[in-house]
Parts: sequence; C-alpha cells; structure tokens
Amino acid sequence: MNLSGRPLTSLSLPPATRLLSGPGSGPLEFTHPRYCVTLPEDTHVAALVANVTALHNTGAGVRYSITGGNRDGLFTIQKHNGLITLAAALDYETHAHHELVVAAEASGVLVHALVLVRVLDVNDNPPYFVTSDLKATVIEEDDRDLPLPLAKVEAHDRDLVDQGRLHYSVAGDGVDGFAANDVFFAVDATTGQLLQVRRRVEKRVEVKGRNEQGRGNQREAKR
Ligand SMILES: [Ca+2]
Ligand SMILES: [Ca+2]
Repeated sequence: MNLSGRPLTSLSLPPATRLLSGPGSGPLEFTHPRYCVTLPEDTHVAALVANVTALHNTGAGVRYSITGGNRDGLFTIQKHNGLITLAAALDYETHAHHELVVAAEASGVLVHALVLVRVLDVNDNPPYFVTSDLKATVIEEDDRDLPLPLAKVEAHDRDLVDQGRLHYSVAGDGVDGFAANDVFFAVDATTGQLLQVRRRVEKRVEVKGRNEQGRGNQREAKR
C-alpha cells in the first residue's frame, strides 16, 4: 500500500471539487482536499486504505462518513477517526479506479474531500482456452513432412500483467516419460501450435497454457 496523501493541482479538478474544503477555507478543514492511494488488487479485506483528517478551529469533535463513490460498498470509514479500510475485495479487472467522497461534520459544519484509489493489477486469474474440441488426425507410420502441424490452441488471460506472456506446454501419450529429443509431440510455447515431431500414432495429448506464476488450464487434442 502506498498512502501518499498528496494534493493534486487545481488543473485536474472536476466541477464537484467546489464542494471540497482545504486549508484556510473555514472553521472545519480537511488536511488535504484530496488523498491519493495506490493498492494492489489482492490487498486483504480490513486493510488500511487511508486516514483522512479534518480539524475544527474550536477543537470540536469531527464525524466522518463516505457520501459518494463507494461502489459495491468496498470501503468503510470509522466515523470518529477517519480511518478508511477495505470492506470487500478489490478487483482490477472490474474497476481499476475508485473516487470516494468523504464528509466531515463538526458543530453543524459539513465539508468534503476526495479519496482517489488506484488499483494495481495482480496475476489472480488463470488463463483459459478459447479453442475447443480440438481434433487432429495423423497417419500411422507416416513420417513425411515432419514436424507436422496438427492443431493450434489459443488461450487468453484477463490479467493485464499476463498479456502476451502465456506459455504453452504439452503432456500425455508420446510426451510423458520421453526425453526432450525423443518426444512425438511438441507445442510452440509462444504460439500454441501443436506439432507431430516423430512418427507414431497416439490417442491423446494434452496441451496446457500457463502464466508466469504457473497458474494454468489445459486442453486435450484427440486423435
Ligand atoms: Ca493470469
Ligand atoms: Ca488481475
């Protein structure tokens, strides 16, 4: 978690920021008109998101609340101290940014501030195949045109961090238990192209797609 708490320039302010308070604007002021926070999407529930603070010039007690932008109730604020914590799991693939409007009230004065939450992508989704029912036919004892393309598998991954980084591998009869130079089937790790590389008739091979953390899925190509 990176809680910078730094204010932004007025050039980026949306119209709603006219409601925001800041130093010198009245008897009740937030320490910043906006707070910026960056969180990875796997941040655990109940983790601290931000600590917003507003001060009344008489020292009156301040009550805090979230009045806008709390999509799906992901965030909660403690009304007496301004601690904002995570109430449910973030998901970068659903929403990569959140803009919370927080309110502070003291002695009948109400002011607002923004909490901008940027969500960082984490590899939390396995790849999935978009091709299905792969079938390839090979001719027994035919060793012409080897390596022979049999089928091409394609997998996708919802994680931005895995875009273009999927690796394909193949397992099953004709692969398992064979040295790398003796296998009968191979797959291009980058393109998903399944190849027959030696002469043999096999009933089933299995192609796997995985990301950098080894999370994966599998697909069979049957004869
Ligand atoms: Ca992934
Ligand atoms: Ca992700």
